Amino acid sequence: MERTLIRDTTAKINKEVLLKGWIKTRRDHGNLIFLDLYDRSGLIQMVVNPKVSGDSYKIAQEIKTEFVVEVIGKVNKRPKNAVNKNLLTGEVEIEVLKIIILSKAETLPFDMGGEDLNLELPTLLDHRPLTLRHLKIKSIFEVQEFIADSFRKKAKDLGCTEIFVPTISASATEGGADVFGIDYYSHRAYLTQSPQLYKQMMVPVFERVFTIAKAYRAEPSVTTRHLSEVTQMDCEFGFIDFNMLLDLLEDVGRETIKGAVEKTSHVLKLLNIEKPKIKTKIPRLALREAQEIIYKKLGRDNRNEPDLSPQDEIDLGIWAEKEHGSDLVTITHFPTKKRAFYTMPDPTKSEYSLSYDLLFKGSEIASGSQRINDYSAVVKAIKDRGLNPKDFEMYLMAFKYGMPQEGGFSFGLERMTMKLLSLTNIREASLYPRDMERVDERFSSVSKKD
Ligand code: AMO
Repeated sequence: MERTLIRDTTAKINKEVLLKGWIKTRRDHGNLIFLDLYDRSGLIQMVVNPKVSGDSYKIAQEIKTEFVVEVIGKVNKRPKNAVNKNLLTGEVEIEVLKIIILSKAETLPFDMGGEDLNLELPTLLDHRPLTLRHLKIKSIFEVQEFIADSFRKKAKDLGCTEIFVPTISASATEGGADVFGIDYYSHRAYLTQSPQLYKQMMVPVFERVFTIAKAYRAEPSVTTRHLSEVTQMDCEFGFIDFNMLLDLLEDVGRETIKGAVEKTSHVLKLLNIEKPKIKTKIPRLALREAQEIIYKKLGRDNRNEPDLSPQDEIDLGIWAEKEHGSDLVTITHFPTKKRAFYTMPDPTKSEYSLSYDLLFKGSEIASGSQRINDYSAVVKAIKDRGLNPKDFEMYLMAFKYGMPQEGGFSFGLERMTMKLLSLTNIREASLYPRDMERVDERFSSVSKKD
């Protein structure tokens, strides 16, 4: 008999089907054993009745959560008062005729059967291969898939070619100290802090490119918004100006979020998430204007600060929602000194740069700029930062031989997932998060074992 997927059972009432999957819960009512079976398409209730199931009843008595089973059963329509409206297969149930155990599971370290998995974050992450199987945890990554999918679609619509870039590099991309050095066959190399240098070098090849790539940040602090390994979704465009870049940034941000929301409305409902407010016109503020608003509204004087604080971002999120009905707001013109060497200073006021951040629900999800595209100006910018042009020889080659006016941006996949789903910690939005305290296992628990 061919396998039927659980979601297709509703079209097979009164028929016999072969199902395969994992047992999610088991409830015993008198003689009857109720088992919830899960496969990649959904969940269904099964009933094991000693009068119908024969020898399989004995097998069912042994079954626990996460056992993998194969079942032959009859699809029965449930009586009206037993219909489960929260389940796609809630109108039917399976009367088990035969059950085979394909793989046993040890007793779980905690109960996974509830609607929510109420565990502390460290426990949730310590048991990741298991906790990811919980329907609500799993659904975070269904949404994440569609964020990446919508980004990819939008970037392709804009004429970008997808590229795959290295994550081992000869120089530190973004400057600063937060870079992981590696021993590369006795040479010094680095894990890339972003795909930045590679995507720029690809502009003279394809003119417009995009990539979804891993980036590594040796973040020296533990926050709820930072990971040491990030997934960045980057675009880079040739023949643009600053205003075109702002339009492109907002277009990609808007369509990526909208696309993900459209494709996962059932998941957002399950997670009780309100649809974000995504407007055609996104408010734009220069950094100094944004700081002025915060000063006027809240009396907090950050007007000379070179960047937004996390609280500033939250307050600007509230302002954008209240004044413009928008969960997105763009901030431009950060001080040149605060941005990476490749950022183009504003030709009218070089203290500020042609740079931007996109905030979503009060947190930065993307960042970018117009780039310096003149060869000697890039060399000078590298030197001005105390860096050595020799370390950027290959990068500089792209500028020596004809680089048009260009720029781009990068969205953090985990940040976007976190904000869209209102998660309190970015680690929840990474399958296997890396931070100062953990690479798979918590360092504290590993050293205890040693
Ligand atoms: P930036 O460093 O601002 O810019 O990174 C771009 C976006 O990536 C995400 N991100 C992070 N998410 C979690 N943890 C981190 N440690 C982390 N670091 C970055 C954020 C952020 O907005 N090359 C430039 C982009 C460009 O100019 O095109 C860059 O990497 O969502």
